[in-house]
Amino acid sequence: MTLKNNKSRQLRDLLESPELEFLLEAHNGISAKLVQQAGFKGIWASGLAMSAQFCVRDSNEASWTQVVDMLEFMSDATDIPILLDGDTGYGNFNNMRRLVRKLEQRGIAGVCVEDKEFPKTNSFIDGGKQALADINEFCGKIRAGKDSQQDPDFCIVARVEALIAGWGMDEALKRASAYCEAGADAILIHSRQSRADEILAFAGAWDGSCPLVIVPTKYYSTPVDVFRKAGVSLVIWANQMIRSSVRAMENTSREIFEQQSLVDVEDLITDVDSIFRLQGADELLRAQERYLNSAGECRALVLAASRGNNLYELTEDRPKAMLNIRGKPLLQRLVDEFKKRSVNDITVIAGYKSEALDLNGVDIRLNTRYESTGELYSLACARDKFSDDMVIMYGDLLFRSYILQDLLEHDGEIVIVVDSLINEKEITGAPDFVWCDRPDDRSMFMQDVKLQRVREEKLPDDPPSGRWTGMMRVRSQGRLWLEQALDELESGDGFDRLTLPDLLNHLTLSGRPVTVHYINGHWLDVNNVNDIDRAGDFTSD
Ligand code: SPV
Ligand code: MG
Repeated sequence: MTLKNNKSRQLRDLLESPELEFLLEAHNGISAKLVQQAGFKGIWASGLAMSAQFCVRDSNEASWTQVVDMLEFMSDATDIPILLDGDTGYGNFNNMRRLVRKLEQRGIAGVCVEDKEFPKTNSFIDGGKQALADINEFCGKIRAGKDSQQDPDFCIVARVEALIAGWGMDEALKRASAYCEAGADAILIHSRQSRADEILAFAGAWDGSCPLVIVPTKYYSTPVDVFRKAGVSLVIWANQMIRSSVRAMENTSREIFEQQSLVDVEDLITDVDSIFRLQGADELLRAQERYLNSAGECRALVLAASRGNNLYELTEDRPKAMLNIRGKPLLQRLVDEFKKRSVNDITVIAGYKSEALDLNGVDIRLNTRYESTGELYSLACARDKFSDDMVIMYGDLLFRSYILQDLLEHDGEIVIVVDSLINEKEITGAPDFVWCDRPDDRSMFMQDVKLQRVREEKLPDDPPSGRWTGMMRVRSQGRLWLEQALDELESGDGFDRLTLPDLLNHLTLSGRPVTVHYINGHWLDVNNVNDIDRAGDFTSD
């Protein structure tokens, strides 16, 4: 198996780039994310800083697997390469081989190993007394690491501690050359002096067979241009994130303790929303929407904003959907039908006399502009309730139970219910004539029929295939098509007045398949007083 890791290529590019490049230290997921957010092209996973955030010493007190576990969080949180400060490789050549394999598996771009003995001590603690590794033993460790990497771009940086340990410039140069020869991709030359002199002397004497990396923690006041001119490739700012967070936490904790109040700190610290943003909370909300709701949980969106002008005084104090049909409001009957089919997340889009909507267990969305707007505008008022499985329906419908059941069993992305029996005398509202690519042959259940268009008028020599009932089912891909269609229509003229048939026509014109589920009668939309009389046929209670 070959592990191709784009991050290791990025790190190699940084090392080999003719520009002076920079890494900043990070020690956990959130600090890694902040380093990336600031604009850095790479991260130094500092041994000192990771030890410090565990509050243990930088002496291999944290186990290497604890370090690797932390690296996984850092790598998952970022897209930029991470160079691990791998201390001495956590053991001999064999530990180094396993380390490299594990780092590759976690998406880490490279490791830096230093020529000291395990357990190591931080270079700034009694550096002069620290023993260096045998040069041959360390070259073997580098070769073992290079031989075990599977990604050709994974980088091994060899860190020379001869200047730290006081062994002098010649030893430092000798070791650097040997490590390069052994296959190191770069040399990190470290110094504990507060001036850059010995680093610059090293860079001046270096033959350039490998890129040079430096850590100016002590000689930080040297302008970076000096390093640029000296031919350094990469500067590591090695511990500033842990130090700044410790200072901030010290101040905040002291302040809260002394004040017994948050008032003085609240404006000085990051707000909780920013923490959510860094954690990617939005993405989880979208995923929940997508994956939790698609697990068989269908929602209903019911359009009930209009008065129903042909019902005169009957709708003086309530919207049409709240008309009483044998002692129960029309909308309540609809809600009961949904609940019978386990569609429990029901949203009603109200407008006219919305205060008269007296229903339990439904969400209400308001179209406050119901007088001057149409169905699509109402639908858009409930956009926050769209889901990957939803039924959209007019609120003035009555139908036999099996119609909703069959619609819920249909697996098309967008399915509309079309009545192929056209009884002109019974049409009291908008006729919504429908033309499909095949007529209803009544031969089989769920025929593969697609919508061509919806119109209010018939055409002289082209009889319609049926009437749209005002019921549709939309699933995940269909939802994307529907949202896209809404966006397109919203950005055009006249959106406020558009109807659901306009939406269906837009979908078919855009090449989106709208599937037709044929029925033969057994439904009614209530538009006038006669309809209310006929409504009794659809009620058993
Ligand atoms: C680290 O960041 O852990 C380093 C750099 O190794 S230094 O602390 O300067 O040794
Ligand atoms: Mg270190």
